[in-house]
Amino acid sequence: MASGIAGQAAAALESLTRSQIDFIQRLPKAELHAHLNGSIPVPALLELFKEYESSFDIENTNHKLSPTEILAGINQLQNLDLSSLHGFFGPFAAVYALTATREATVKITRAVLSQFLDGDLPQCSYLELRTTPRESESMTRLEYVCAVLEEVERYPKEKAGLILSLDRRMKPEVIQQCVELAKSLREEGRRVVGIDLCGDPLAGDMSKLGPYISLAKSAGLGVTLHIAETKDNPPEESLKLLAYKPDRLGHATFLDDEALEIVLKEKICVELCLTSNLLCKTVDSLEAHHIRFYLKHDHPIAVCTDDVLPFRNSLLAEYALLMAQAPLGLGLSEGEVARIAEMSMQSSFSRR
Ligand code: 6MZ
Repeated sequence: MASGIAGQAAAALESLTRSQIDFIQRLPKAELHAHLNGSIPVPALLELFKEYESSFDIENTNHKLSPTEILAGINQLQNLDLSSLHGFFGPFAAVYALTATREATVKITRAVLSQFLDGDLPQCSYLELRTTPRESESMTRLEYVCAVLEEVERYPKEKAGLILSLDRRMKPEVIQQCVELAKSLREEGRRVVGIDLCGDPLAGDMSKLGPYISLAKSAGLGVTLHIAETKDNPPEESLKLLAYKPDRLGHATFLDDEALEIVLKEKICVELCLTSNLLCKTVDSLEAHHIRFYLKHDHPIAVCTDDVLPFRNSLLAEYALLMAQAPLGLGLSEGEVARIAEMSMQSSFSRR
């Protein structure tokens, strides 16, 4: 498992002066698009791996993958060589094998929250973490979500909130169960602030989500949807998702003109993940990234990390990509970067 920031984001960070780094470190900013199991710091994952390896028992039904298979999966995740985004999701099985118990879930959540929020100069002022309610042999979906929530709630509400993700591969009855879970936890005063739609962008039928999204909205939950993540997502699907009136959108890489007009008119915040798009090859270069379109229209955006485990980035490094000179970065001014950070804070679901 490789640790540390790598690739273009690392080079962009290295190219900045000390005062530019100080500037982005001190900017109040929100991380609004980080998937829990995709954001595990390597040392925390290594610790879980060692425990798994030392207790590995082929007869134990909880041990579905061998340590060798797990290492191979994680290496695959961290050395992305994708011909399509479709191949990104399979290797997550290796991470899930290590995080299938309550104790492991608590450990990774604590490590992820700490990575973003702790220290003298934390990566962000507010973290809206998201995770898919998962069931395993030792945990129900409710138990999983409560384990995550307990850690999130150790931080004040101005610092951390939780979004429950609906995976596009889920059956409708599971989607319903997850939205009801989000709603009832919120009604109990727990820190669930929204729902998300994620997972393999080409899986599932998105035309039947309407009632579940309405249910979430009726409970005051924010709604963010991964949309048009690949060029194979049909334009009709994007229009359908926009008709659900989401509050924010994830990626929005391949929206056509009709969809873009709606996004601009309704001022829907777009969560943009630069390194993720570059590594998943949904965008050819930073020069060609759709962030330019939104900046030109002074449209609300939030720059986010997505999954620091496979993408080997950090929020600081994503902001460095905004500031570094071309071709490493976008060469934005301090004023422009501050405006982006401010938009991220304004787009959080925490104030609902
Ligand atoms: C869509 C993504 C994603 O929920 O188990 N996930 N879904 N697009 C992406 N962009 C590259 N990155 C991560 O976190 C891991 C899960 O988040 C979703 C995938 O379903 C992945 O299995 P949780 O905490």
